[in-house]
Amino acid sequence: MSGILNWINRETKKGTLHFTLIDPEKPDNLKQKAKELKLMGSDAFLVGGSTNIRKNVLDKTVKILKKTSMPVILYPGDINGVTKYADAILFMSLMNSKNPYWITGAQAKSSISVKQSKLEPLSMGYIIVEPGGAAGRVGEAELIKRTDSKKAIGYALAAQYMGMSLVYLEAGSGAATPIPVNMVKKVKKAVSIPLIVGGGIRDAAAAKAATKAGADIIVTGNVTEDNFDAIKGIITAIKNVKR
Ligand code: 1GP
Repeated sequence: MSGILNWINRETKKGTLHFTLIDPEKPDNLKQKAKELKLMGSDAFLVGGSTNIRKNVLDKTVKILKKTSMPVILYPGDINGVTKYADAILFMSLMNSKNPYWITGAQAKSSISVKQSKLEPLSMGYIIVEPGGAAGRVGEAELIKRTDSKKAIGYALAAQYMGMSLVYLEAGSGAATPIPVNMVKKVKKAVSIPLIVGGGIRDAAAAKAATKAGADIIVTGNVTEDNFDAIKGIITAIKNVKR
């Protein structure tokens, strides 16, 4: 599949998309789950997240997901999160990291392999908000306070002005509560690039609230492992919100 960014830009004008984050190191019944996720209306797969991904496991996971013919987009936790079998890669900069490695260092180390693999790079500003989870810790983020929408807007708008195509507000995988609705609303109002929201969304109510607040893409991860039955309700809630 080519033109993933065009597809995202086109589809998010019509409504909010649901992306399923798959951790390749948790392959529990993946083939069947992928099929069901497609039937339930999930729009794309994100693959990655952790820093210690094994190449053969990543390749295998992406190949299984590609069988659904849904877009498969890499979500690298570090420079080893690259495989040519995916369609695209979130080529992200952790905007609020204290360590330049996560802002431009890992990117410089991986750009050549991204080019060789012919993946479509989707430039993205990644912004981590409290509690931030493992992404916040590993990425040495200066976490944005849940009440500090102004700081989130600052980073999101900076991402847009630096030419990035997407912006992601991350509360951290498994966060007790997702990104505050008020923050989503304010950031959405400030930027014109698609806004991705994830971390701690595990039920229909949270998905609906983030969608109504203006999220263009909602990411769920843990719920695929912990409460698969909740996903149908989450996707239905997202798709039922009219723009
Ligand atoms: C993590 O935002 C994603 O990067 C998904 O988070 O696992 O909490 O759904 P959850």
